[in-house]
Amino acid sequence: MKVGYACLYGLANAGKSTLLNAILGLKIEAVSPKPQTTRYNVQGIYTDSDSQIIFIDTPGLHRPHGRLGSILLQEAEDARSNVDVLVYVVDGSYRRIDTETASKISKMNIPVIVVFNKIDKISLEEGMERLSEYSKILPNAEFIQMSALKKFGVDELLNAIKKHLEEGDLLYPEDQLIDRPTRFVWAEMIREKCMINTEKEIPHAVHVEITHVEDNPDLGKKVIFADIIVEKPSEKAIIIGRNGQKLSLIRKHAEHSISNFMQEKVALELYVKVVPDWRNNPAKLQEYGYKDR
Ligand SMILES: Nc1nc2c(ncn2[C@@H]2O[C@H](COP(=O)(O)OP(=O)(O)OP(=O)(O)O)[C@@H](O)[C@H]2O)c(=O)[nH]1
Ligand SMILES: [Mg+2]
Repeated sequence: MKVGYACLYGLANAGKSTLLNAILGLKIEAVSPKPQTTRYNVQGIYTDSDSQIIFIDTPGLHRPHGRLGSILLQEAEDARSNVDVLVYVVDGSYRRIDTETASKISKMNIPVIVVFNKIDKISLEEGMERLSEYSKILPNAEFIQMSALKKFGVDELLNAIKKHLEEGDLLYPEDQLIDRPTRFVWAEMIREKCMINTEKEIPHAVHVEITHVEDNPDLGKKVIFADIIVEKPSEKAIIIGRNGQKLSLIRKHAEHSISNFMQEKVALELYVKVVPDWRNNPAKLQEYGYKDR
């Protein structure tokens, strides 16, 4: 077996989590059009007949806002070291070349694969031109054209990664997909629906905690209770919406995603709570699982 670690690294919104979901063939990672959707280094485990690759999905590189922002940046930087391959995910449809990240990576002593993502959004000419700019900065890297959304290029990436791995024993059971408890995935799915359905600063003010789970024999399904935490009463009002419509939409979408993931029907009970300025509160950040240093 070829076994090892690959880090998904790159600017916020490049498509790292979409790529990991495509690799695992199952939605476990939160994805949204807003930058800094991913909040934790999450390990997704891919196993096939001749390999096991442990992918570390990182929070996208982004100018940090407040204490939480700095923690996210540090998480991504930590994940970069101690892996066998760095998978640098680039938004190929984005006009500006990310020279800052590319030059930083070029100085690192580690194999680099550049995933040139979102090619479904651009013409061939536009893609080739932009890709050549990146290959000037990273002349030793291997380039793979990708549409993580349309699952194009995934096998090519897996084969490219395998070339850099050494022989070894499995590190995780072959049926394990993620190094986190199931509740983590539930909370991320609820948070993703909050992010997708709100605007401006609100998506980033949301944290979700699963409080408890019970089997409801009358409903014939599991009921998951969760708190949606925001920073201000005005944000609470927006999440709930007029006559509770927004919250009900979030609940429906999240129930759908979690039921798909669990392969059984689940119901959600959501409560919205205000914890003032939690993103700058060291005790709260720790309680919510963010590694503060
Ligand atoms: N058209 C297109 N859109 C994509 C593709 N890959 C990702 N996206 C979209 O890009 C947005 C960002 O995707 P994410 O997977 O959340 O990006 P990320 O790099 O994980 O972002 P952060 O977690 O914020 O760092 C989402 O709206 C995705 O649907 C792709 O190949 N093509
Ligand atoms: Mg992400």
